[in-house]
Amino acid sequence: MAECTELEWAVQVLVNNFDKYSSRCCCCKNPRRISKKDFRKMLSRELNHMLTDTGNRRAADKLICDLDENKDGRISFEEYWTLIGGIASPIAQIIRQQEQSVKHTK
Ligand SMILES: [Ca+2]
Repeated sequence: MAECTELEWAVQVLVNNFDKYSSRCCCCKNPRRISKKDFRKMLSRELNHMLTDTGNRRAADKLICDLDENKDGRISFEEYWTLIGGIASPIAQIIRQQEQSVKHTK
């Protein structure tokens, strides 16, 4: 593949991360989804700097429950994307605040 831009690369990383933890049910043709167990694994391995309580099973289960819109007990790509948006939004705010404080101290 031709060289990617940073944004294209970031999207690929997010998609690859979903593929890494999701699986397809062997008995049906449903799209790939992440099980609760694998979701907890993903939180503690991949998001332990950005989210607190990633090792806390109860907190992880609450997050799964909040994200699991169709209540099938598994996280679809769309539901995973909601998590990414939920993380990105406060981070964007922190970055803007840091930029503001850098401007004020210059
Ligand atoms: Ca679901």
